[in-house]
Amino acid sequence: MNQSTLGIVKPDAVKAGSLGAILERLESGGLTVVGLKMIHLTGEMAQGFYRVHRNRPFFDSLTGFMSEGPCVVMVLQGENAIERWRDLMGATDPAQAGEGTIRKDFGQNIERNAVHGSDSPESANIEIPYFFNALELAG
Ligand code: IDP
Ligand code: MG
Repeated sequence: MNQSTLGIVKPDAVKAGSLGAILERLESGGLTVVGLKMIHLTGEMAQGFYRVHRNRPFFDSLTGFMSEGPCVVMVLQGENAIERWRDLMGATDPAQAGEGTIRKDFGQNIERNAVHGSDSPESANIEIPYFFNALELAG
């Protein structure tokens, strides 16, 4: 099933200069970039994006991190793109992530974990239009 998912290269990975390496991973992993932009989120935008986590103890820290510097938001397409991108990313905590995953290789800790990916079609349908309108998506 051809799917679309929202990916983010988070501020830690952009700052570390890992953007190119992460794009290489996802392209060689069978995903196609159909939308991409760099954006420095405000605190409010980060809070809106992560609103499902608003009652979690890490919410303020997470949204502070996500707005501390520019990130790269992208729409990825491909066969089973949602699960494929989650597999390429690895577990939320880089210490638990499998060998060869992006979070294992580029993440620093459970919060500063380099990348985001939608966790379901329902999430992708909310997350993609949070950052992109139809005119910004090719393919
Ligand atoms: P996911 O990104 O793997 O889907 P979620 O549970 O949806 O993980 O959490 C969203 C983001 O919140 C994570 O990617 C990570 O940056 C941060 N996060 C998750 N759990 C913790 C935690 O226990 N402490 C600090 N930050 C966390
Ligand atoms: Mg999640």
